[in-house]
Amino acid sequence: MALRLAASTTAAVPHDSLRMLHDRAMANPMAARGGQTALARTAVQCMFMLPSQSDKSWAAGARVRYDDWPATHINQTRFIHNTGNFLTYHRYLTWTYERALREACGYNGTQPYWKWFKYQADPTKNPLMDGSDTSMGGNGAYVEHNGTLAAGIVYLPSGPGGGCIERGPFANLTVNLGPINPAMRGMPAGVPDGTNTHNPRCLRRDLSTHASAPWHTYANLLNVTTGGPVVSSDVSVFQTELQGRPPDTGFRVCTQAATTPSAATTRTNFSSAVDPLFWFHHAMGLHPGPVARGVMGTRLARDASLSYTQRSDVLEMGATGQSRVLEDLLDTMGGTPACYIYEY
Ligand SMILES: [Cu+2]
Repeated sequence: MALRLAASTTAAVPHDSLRMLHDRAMANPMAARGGQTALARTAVQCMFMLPSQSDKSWAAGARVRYDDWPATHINQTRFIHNTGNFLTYHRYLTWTYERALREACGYNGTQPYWKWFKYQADPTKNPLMDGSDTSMGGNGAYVEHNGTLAAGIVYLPSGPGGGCIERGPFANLTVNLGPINPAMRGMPAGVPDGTNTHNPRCLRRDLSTHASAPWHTYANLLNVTTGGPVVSSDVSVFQTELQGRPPDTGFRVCTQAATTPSAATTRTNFSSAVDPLFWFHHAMGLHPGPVARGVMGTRLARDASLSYTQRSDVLEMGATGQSRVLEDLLDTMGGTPACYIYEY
């Protein structure tokens, strides 16, 4: 597996050292707590100024500390999407990112989440991404394109953006990694699969309603949490519903991150994390995670060999944090990192 990081040994983390996180609550979205998002934005900008810590043997293009997260996500993409470890991996990766905001950049809050159930009709009005000084930057400049074939099968028409971010704190931000297999028609091919080739360019976005309006609904939230005995009791069905049942239903947590409201830079799972909105989105997307206490799925997406995810599998985290055994992270309400209570 050439893409895989070098195997790492995982030392046990003392249980008690993690307890401090138990009552850490993900903050309300920007609309309710603008101050917290503004502080988070300042910390993110700090992450773009510190040097990368990733090993250049697999993350040659990583330049700044922020890049270490998309670099790891790119390197691991084939092992963490449509797989049995999907929820646990993304939950832990989001936590390591939040921890870096706090420990390296002086942030004293938690990763705010993007509440999907507001502004679905017009994401450009969401204070989180409306281009105001306290937002995470606005939409991209309008660039006419032919839309996106998300996940290779879900067609999303062109939205009102598509180009470089025009307004707000991240206007003209340079990102260094990706795109890989960009689904947005007309986008250059980008860099080879799974590689972290240096490819500096502006951060592009296309905030549109084509996926948010039909999919970001309370009906879908209920479907994956309390809806129907099958969905809420079977981890396999739950995961499938959460990640989206192509072509038209479900939350589409990760492909949605890569396709729907943002990340026109990528329009692909691989490098969706180059956009800082990725973390706000995942903080929301992992909300129903505690429903899933089991592990079911394969180690690779649509793996014909049916090599199944094991609880003893190691989650490879690169320079973002300590690699951990999956089983040690499963208790989302107990003594593991990423134990959150959501405030509404
Ligand atoms: Cu992902």
